[in-house]
Amino acid sequence: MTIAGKISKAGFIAAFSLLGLAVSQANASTAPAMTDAEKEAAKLIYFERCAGCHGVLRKGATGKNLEPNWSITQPDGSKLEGGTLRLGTKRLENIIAYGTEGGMVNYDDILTPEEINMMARYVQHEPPIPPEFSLQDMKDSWNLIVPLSKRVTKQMNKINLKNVFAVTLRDAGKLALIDGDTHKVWKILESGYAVHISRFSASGRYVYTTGRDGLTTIIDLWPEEPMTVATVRFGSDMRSVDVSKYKGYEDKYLIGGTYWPPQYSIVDGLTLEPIKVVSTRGQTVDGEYHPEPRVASIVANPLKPEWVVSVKETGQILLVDYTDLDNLKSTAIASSKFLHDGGWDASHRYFLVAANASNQVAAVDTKTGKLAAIVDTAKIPHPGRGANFTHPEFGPVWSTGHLGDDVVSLISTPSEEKKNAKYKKHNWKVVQELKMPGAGNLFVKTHPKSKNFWADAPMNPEREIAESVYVFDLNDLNKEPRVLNVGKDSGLPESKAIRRAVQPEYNQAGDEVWISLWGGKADQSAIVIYDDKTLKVKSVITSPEIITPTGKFNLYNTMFDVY
Ligand code: DHE
Repeated sequence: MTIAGKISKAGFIAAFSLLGLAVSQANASTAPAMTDAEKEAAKLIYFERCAGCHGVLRKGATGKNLEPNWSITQPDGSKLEGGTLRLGTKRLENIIAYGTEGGMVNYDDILTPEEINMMARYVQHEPPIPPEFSLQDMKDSWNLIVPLSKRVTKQMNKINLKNVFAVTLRDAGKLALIDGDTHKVWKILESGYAVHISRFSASGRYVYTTGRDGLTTIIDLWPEEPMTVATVRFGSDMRSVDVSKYKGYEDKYLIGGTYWPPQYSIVDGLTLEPIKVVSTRGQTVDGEYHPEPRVASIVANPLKPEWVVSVKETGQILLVDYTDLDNLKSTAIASSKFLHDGGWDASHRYFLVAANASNQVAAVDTKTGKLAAIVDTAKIPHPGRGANFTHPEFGPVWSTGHLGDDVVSLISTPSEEKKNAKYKKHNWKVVQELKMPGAGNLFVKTHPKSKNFWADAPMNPEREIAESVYVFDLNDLNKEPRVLNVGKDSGLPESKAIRRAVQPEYNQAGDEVWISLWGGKADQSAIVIYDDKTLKVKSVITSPEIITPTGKFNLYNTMFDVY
């Protein structure tokens, strides 16, 4: 058990509140000394481990504000002040080492005590501002490895591509392509640092990966062995990418959204040649200027020539029309701040996205191009793409788990089908909360052919909880979920660090569920595959090259948004 696992709930809450509230008793006014070498080392750790949640400029989003000093004017005119300088090195060390119940993970099993002390001092200094990244910078980074004229003209292998899984090997900076039919690793390819997501071309031939360092690759699945055919850098910190999917525009363009610089860029969908960069800097929905509005989720609308782009800090959801890039049209839908991840409802008309630090889910009606609803939820919703099913009492629902609460929320979604008219009064309400054993959920999943609903809890500090997944019965949602201990089921020996069971993903047929057992970089990790009906282990994919597997993307389910 980690130290974090032994700390009481009250202890976590106390630690968590320290970051958000004004702390009066601390009064350090200058940051503790650091050598230049320490600053450089800390800058790298901050980028790799902290910037995603707290922001490059440390203004906070999913994580708290980490500026040395901050002050906000409250609605009644009074000022609230805080900052890392007030917290001081000792408290910051505790928070970094042991985590908080609000979703900050413990780093005592990832960083050494010396590194934790260095980071505690580092965040008391003013944040360095990284350089911008222009269209010319993108062009300079572009590497067309195999031009279109040199690519094969038919599929040269016998793999059932629709059931291939693209698996992120996070800390190895690699992507594994696994044959979903045989459960055999087909090919492991170099990628950007800690690939975040993989998406597929509208044709199903190409895989796009995006590294946190902004390096995006296009992998061709048609040659005898898959190969990277082009790469381009979108910026220095990145999370999302998608192709154009509308009829006549299939795979013509690829859009990528960066955390730094805060912008989205459009490149050629087959060669990745850079075309256009658009900044997302601007006003939040509250009317304040934000210097770092990062691009969170992006999805392609299959029914219109547009992408739905969620801008985290401003709370603006952009509908970017790609029919005329020279005269680019974009509709900004004001929703709720701190947008993060999301997915389509069952009808594929509404896109629902978590405004995670606002404890809300925003829904866009892509048919009318307007905001459909903002739904209050439990703390820190984190849906991944969410999961859709027909609730026995409330009809069609879309669901999200929560990083900061021990429930899964089921939100009623509209349906044009006559038989669902009776559920209209429930639309855009949380109609039920399924009880989880603790907070720390990241992903939920079901499949149209399944009667099971899967939820993980990898960010829970308790080993037993984080190493397990929870399977609810869609026929009786009031029943306790069945608990599958993925750590034990993997057959691997226990390791010092928690191996987080993360991201259930169905195969194409909807009869298997794949779970990553995400261990430490030096530990043996695995992907455990369960039979969806019997909940028995079907196979375990493990070998020294399966290092830190996290996200898994089944080609068919990702292409057609089946979830
Ligand atoms: Fe993710 C999706 C951002 C940490 C695994 N993650 C997303 C999306 C965003 C995002 C914006 C939506 C992309 C889209 O649909 O276009 N993630 C962030 C962060 O900012 C954060 C909190 C911190 C960071 O530094 O990156 C973060 N994410 C993680 C992890 O630590 C996870 C668990 C493991 C990993 O590989 O890094 C992780 N995120 C994922 C996965 C998805 C994802 C697997 C896609 C889910 C899907 O089903 O589509």
